[in-house]
Amino acid sequence: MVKGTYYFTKGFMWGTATAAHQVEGHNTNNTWFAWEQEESRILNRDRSGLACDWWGGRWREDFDRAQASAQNAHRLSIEWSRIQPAPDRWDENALDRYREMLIGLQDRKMTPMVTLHHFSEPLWVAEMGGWENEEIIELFTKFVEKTVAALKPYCHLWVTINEPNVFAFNAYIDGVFPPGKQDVKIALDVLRHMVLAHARAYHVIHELQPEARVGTAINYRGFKPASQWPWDRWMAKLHHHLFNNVFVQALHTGTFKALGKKQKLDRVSGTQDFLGLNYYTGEYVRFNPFAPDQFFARRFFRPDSLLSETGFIAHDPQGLVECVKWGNQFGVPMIITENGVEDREDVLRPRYLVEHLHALWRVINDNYPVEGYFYWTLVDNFEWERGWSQRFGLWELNQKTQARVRRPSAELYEEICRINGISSEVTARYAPEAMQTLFP
Ligand code: IFM
Repeated sequence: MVKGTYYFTKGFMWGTATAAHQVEGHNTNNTWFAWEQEESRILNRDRSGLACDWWGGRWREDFDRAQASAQNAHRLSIEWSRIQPAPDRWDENALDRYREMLIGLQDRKMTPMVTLHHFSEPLWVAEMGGWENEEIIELFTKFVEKTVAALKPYCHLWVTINEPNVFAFNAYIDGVFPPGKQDVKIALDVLRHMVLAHARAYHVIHELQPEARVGTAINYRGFKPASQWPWDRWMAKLHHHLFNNVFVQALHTGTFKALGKKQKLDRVSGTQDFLGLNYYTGEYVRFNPFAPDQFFARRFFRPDSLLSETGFIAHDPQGLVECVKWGNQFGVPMIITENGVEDREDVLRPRYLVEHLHALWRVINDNYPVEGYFYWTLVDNFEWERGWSQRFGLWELNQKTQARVRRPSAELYEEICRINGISSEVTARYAPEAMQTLFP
């Protein structure tokens, strides 16, 4: 066996990522809570309920776990509906709780990264039309101003909006997120409003905290043509453009360009200090004239793909290399703000983890600037319209008892964080099936 270690750069950030609604529990004043009450919106009619009980204080034990397993960073999100439960009311106690969490991270020598919007809004915002109504730009800016002013002593890494592309697609094209619409025009308006809201937030954060670093977290999906037929190739390009490009390109160039329309936006270009990349998988695209609601295409995983437990993800570590190379065109450092797999029995996860990290190591060694990696996620949490059916955690959660059980991947990730690299010994121990790829 070849022996060795792929070392990462000094100071590399190693962490996990979470989101408020998915872990806090008892979030009853936002769009997702209302969505969960509707019949057949969530698989198995699951509810977020107590989630991982972070609002009840269990963040402490989970941060202890992260710290004890050598993680030096954590990405969490702030729930807007807690900070501003009504248009004219700010909840200082809620801000105190988040302050406590961020201090909790600092005390554990973990760098906090804070996301300001992760898929959920207050109900009062939704009643005004949510992201369809451009007034949200002003409202979001005020929320950001209030939150950042309160929390800036404890955080300098801000993600304004998580996966704006997934949000616009799932909520306004596929209809699986609230408000469950299926309208491309609205989806594009929403995305444009998110671009503008991000840019406003970017400027506000920098005014409050000049040393802040502000970015977004885009979900990058690799789209490959199902064949070399020109229509398939064109469809793959269209999907790549609409899903991956539109949002980030607008922040880079200041022009929102989608489906033949171009719009120059003020004070938008250059509003990212880093680019957050959430990468999970890639898929194939075939032209389908009978699927106008799916942009005339069928998207699928190749039949020989190695699929995750619920078939949600096809194992494609090379896609992470392509993702980073794509992200590099925007000229700012990158951070892998999410990457992971749902796998209750931890069968694929060890291999998924080391092969993705090996792919990341390779691309960093080609001088692509990536500063950190956040595994999704620390403890099993509420997976949106998929409810509790998918288990992404390094720790398994029993929602009823709130007991956590460490999965082997948590130990594997700990070893990687501890040595700041992937060794042959650790790979052989936890993911022997990856030895051929990493240490042939
Ligand atoms: O759980 C989500 C997260 O909220 C956003 N990115 C993808 C994850 C896995 O589905």
